[in-house]
Amino acid sequence: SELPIFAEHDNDPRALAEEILKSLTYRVGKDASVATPYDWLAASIKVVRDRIIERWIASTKEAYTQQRKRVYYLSMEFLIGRLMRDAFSNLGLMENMREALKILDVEIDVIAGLEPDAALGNGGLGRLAACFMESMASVDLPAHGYGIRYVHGLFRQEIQDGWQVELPETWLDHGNPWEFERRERSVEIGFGGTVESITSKDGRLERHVWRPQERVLAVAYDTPVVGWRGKRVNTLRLWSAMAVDPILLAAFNAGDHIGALREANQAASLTRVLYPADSHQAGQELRLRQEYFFTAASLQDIVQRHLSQYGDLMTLPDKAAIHLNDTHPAVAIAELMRLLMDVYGIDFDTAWGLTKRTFAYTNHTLLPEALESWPVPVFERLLPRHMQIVYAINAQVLLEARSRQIFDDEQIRRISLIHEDGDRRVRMGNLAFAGSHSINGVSGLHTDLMKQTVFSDLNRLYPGRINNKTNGITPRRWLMQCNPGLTALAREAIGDRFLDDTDALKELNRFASDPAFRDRFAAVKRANKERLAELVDERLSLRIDPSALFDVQIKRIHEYKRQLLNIIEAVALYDQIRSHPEKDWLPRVKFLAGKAAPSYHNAKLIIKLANDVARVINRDPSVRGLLKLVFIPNYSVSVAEIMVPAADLSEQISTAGMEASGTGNMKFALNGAITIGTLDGANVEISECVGEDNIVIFGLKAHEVEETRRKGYEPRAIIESSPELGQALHAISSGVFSPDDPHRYKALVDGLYETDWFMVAADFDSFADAQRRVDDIWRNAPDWHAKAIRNTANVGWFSSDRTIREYDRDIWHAGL
Ligand code: DL6
Repeated sequence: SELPIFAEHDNDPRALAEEILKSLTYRVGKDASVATPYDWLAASIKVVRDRIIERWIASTKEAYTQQRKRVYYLSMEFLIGRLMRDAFSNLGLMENMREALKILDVEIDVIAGLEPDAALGNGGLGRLAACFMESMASVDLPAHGYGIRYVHGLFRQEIQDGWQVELPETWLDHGNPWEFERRERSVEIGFGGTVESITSKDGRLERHVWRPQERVLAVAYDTPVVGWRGKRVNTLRLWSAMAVDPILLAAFNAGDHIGALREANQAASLTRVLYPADSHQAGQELRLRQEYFFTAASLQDIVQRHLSQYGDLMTLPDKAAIHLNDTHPAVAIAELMRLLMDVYGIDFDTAWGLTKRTFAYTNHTLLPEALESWPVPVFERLLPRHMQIVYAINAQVLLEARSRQIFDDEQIRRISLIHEDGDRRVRMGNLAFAGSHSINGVSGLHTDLMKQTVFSDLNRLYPGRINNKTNGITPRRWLMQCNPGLTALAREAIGDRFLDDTDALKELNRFASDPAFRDRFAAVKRANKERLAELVDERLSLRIDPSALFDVQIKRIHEYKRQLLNIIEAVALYDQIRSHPEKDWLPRVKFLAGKAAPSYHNAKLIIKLANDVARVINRDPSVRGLLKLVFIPNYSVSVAEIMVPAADLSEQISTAGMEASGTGNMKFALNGAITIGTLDGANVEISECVGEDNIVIFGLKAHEVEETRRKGYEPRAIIESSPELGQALHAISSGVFSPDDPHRYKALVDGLYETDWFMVAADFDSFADAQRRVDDIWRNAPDWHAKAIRNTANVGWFSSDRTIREYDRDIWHAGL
């Protein structure tokens, strides 16, 4: 099914080998005898890139000549990972390139492993944006992603003495063969300054002119995004900041060599680093500058493209759908209003109508600490004209709210775009809501909770705007590329239809009861587990047994995701194994991986705890190898691509009501892992799809968490009534795992006794029981594999192609 793409290119391995050699000589400037693996990587990418560029130009032309509506996806984060395998495989060139490189004595897997991860995101939100980019190209939707070209993506995590240490990540060290710098698309972005009101001779206000005090250049870097089978190639345009004057020559000539570069350095620092916090607001001014910088650059680009094609902004909503990936780009609403009114002379009401019809917004979290708001003085100083516009929008919104006569004063206060209690702040969520025609959540449960909580008043004011779009993942990266063994097995069993339509995986259901197929499915899993075991041996010098149950929890470290619950259960199990050696324990390896926000004390302590517990358990001979705990450092997209296919058990154990959706849960299920999870986020829908016999659900449900809190939650009483939990906590807090610092975890454990906001104690017994149910299923290997197969078979719905089609059908209307 690997399709030849372009008639004019010879994709025969011999011809490709010749092309690679030419590319090495003329584009990398190296002779084969001295070429490094990085040179071969660059040479190979450039050969395939040529084929992409042709498609790219064709796709751009098609959108133009057919006057197609374009989707503009604005996101602070694109957690792309590596692109080579994605591009080669989507173009159907993987096997031929492998052969071609073999002719040249180069191993494709070796050079593929050298490509740095583009880690321009923190976690779920950024990875979703990357999956969406690939899916939009795959389903043939003309789309542009807009974001920031961070020089340093998410930090590199080292574990030193069990603690997380953050080091700068340098993905651009060897250049980036995928990107094209577009100096000609540079635009100026202003900050600060004053607003002048221009009046006519008769004293009428004509318009406002913003005179920024500072200006920086936004330079575009374009990366082509290839869809499945190379159908369409879209653009990811990332902006980099540069000073308008690269050097202040007068200062330099006067001997102030450092001062001469101050502006250049200041400008460049704007896009130097990705903020590493994904679950609380990074309140610094630089963050607001980043947000405005990339949205303003993107809007200038969008407006210019529209005007050059259609000549009139009145048709903007018919030809452009601008999507806000969370509130980070929400200032775009004020910026579009500014452009429409101040630059193009459109009146407020018309501009507001156009703006609302153009924008849509996705909410990704209900955590109050993650909801963005900016102090009015900061916002006003940095963006004085936008502040005026926000006030004007607010006046309009509050007028509408009052005229409905259904809101009391408190509700009106909650609807306001300005938070007035204490320090005054601009609420970005309310701005995004008011300025969008569609506001969506990312799973059924999350969308319901959005309606009941953060946006309940705005939902009453503007009913019908909130809708659900359950997240998805691209099956190309998260099945075909990361799990070639399972892909080949499925193709053999059910044919190739699922490659284009993951719903066809359903046909695998009938193989769940076929012993021969189950064995082959198990063999694929075993090979994937061996690969992971090798990685663990390489990185940690730790031997693990691939026949053990691989129990995996990989995601950002956060208290609501409850890695702590998992570690405490491991401690309790350790205790049980030692106290009851006569029982029939099954070998299990618990894997954890993930990064903690550098300023998040408890999350970093949880990493240290995982490593402390691992050190003790893994060395204890009385455990007899029945339990191992492994913390894999520097979790990334590439590490996930190895861990996901190797998992038997997928840990999705957040406090119900707190994980908006999750997407790791979908990746694991697709690769044949059984989920142990709470009814949170998309776990609810996964459970519906795979059936309750094929998933292990435990714990409080979202409404029970709420009720328990309302009635007054008493974790101490729960802990005292659960001997297993009590003993595990006692071991942790008394220093069994931290003899060098026996009080290290005292405060953490005290927190569980006293507050336990994330209800670890409330769910512990239910979780431990669920784990023993998992053991029972694992004991019956054929049954386990049947359930695993049913997971793969029934989660095709979670393809991000489906999600994108729903966005288009209900929100963007770009004509799929
Ligand atoms: O929607 C993508 C992803 C969800 O799957 C996760 O459940 C959710 O936690 C994550 N949210 C963020 C933080 N959001 N903000 N701001 O990454 O989004």
